[in-house]
Amino acid sequence: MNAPWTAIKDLPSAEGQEVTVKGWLYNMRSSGKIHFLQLRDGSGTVQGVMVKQDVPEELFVVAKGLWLEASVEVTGMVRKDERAPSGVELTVTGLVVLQNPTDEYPIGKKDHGIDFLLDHRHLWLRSSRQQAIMRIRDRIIWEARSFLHDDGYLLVDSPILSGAVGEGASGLFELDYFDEKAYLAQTGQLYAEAAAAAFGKVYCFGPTFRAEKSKTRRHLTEFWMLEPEVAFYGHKENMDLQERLVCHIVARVLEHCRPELRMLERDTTPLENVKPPFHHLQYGEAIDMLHRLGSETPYGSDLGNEDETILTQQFDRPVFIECYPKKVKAFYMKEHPENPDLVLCDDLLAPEGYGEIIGGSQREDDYDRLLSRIREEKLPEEAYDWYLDLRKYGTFVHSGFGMGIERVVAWVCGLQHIREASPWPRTIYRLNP
Ligand code: NSS
Repeated sequence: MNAPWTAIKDLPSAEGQEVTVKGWLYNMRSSGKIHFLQLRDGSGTVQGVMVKQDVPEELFVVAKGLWLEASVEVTGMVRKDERAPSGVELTVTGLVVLQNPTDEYPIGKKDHGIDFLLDHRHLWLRSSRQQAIMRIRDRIIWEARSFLHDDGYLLVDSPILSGAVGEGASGLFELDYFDEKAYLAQTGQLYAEAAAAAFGKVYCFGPTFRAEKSKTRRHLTEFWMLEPEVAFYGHKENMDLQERLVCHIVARVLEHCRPELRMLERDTTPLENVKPPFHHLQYGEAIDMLHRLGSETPYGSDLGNEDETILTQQFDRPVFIECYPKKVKAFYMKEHPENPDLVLCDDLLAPEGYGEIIGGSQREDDYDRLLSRIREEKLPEEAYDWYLDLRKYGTFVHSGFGMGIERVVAWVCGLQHIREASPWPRTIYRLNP
């Protein structure tokens, strides 16, 4: 075969030429005289039309015997077709079967339960819905990184294995590390803080782990977190950065991922609203609002998932909840200058009931206060020696945040559950595939 191997997405520019497509058969229809082969190669889909009288007879028979998801090389002439989504189809002249499955593909047209689909995640990823989600995920990550890169941020990765606790002692995955205990990172923040003292504007981005037994539609045990950390930024500048980042990501998804959003039947009107300025509520205002709306969460407690859902439904765009009580937040947050019971932090809640996508704060930069917080929380002091050093040698006002990628993907794609936002979701009940 001389016809050049061409990605399906590039077929429109190869109109009138003979090409070869390498991919999989994702559907097939036949009349007695024509096979319609639906092909996909990861870059797109195209219909191959095989006419009985135009190809050798054995080829027509071979095509008829193909099971779904057979891997194939199909050669054909690219022809304009107004009805096709990509505007072209392939008039098939050749077919090489790379492998024909021996039986029916497990994922069919009928409705499968979610557990069945998750058990078959390795195959489920081939479906057009999952492809749309993964493409949007890729776009979100790409845009987040390029936004930070273009704004002068340096990527400084943090370790996954660590001897120190991150967000608090609960929800840690502990493992034996030669003769000591190690933990899987819950956050890269403490390391990002050290890097901020070296490079000013930094971020880390990697997998993080929480052994929480939460069975909600928002929790995974392994998720990816993007964590900027900025020297000489206070609480307010920190929130401005979050707003700019989120607006940038959503605008670029709308610009580049229209076909994927259509595939997911995502109503894009709420996404078009994601523009500055976002709403802001102080923690106390949020509690008052919740009480008016029927929640019984007392002043002083953290907000529950239900509370977040209710709050986001009051606003047409993301909303910041600022300055939570110190006792429900992590030890490293900076005390509020006007109220020692509060800290300078923010949670950014995504609209339409999605809730928290970002948690951030200004950091405690005073050595003595930080040490006393570590003691109050009964954290192992030795493990934080190096972290305390940052307050000993040139301490500095600094702030940062963590954005959970799967939370953002679930919101932007309009997913019912976060597990579809990860290619290989990990939850309390799922470690495979
Ligand atoms: O616990 S966070 O609120 N904050 C931190 O870990 C800080 N150390 C980040 C920082 O300041 N550098 O988590 C941050 C975000 C949160 O808003 C969610 O979007 C996401 O991480 N997150 C999760 N996503 C999925 N599953 C779980 N379990 C989860 N926990 C947090």
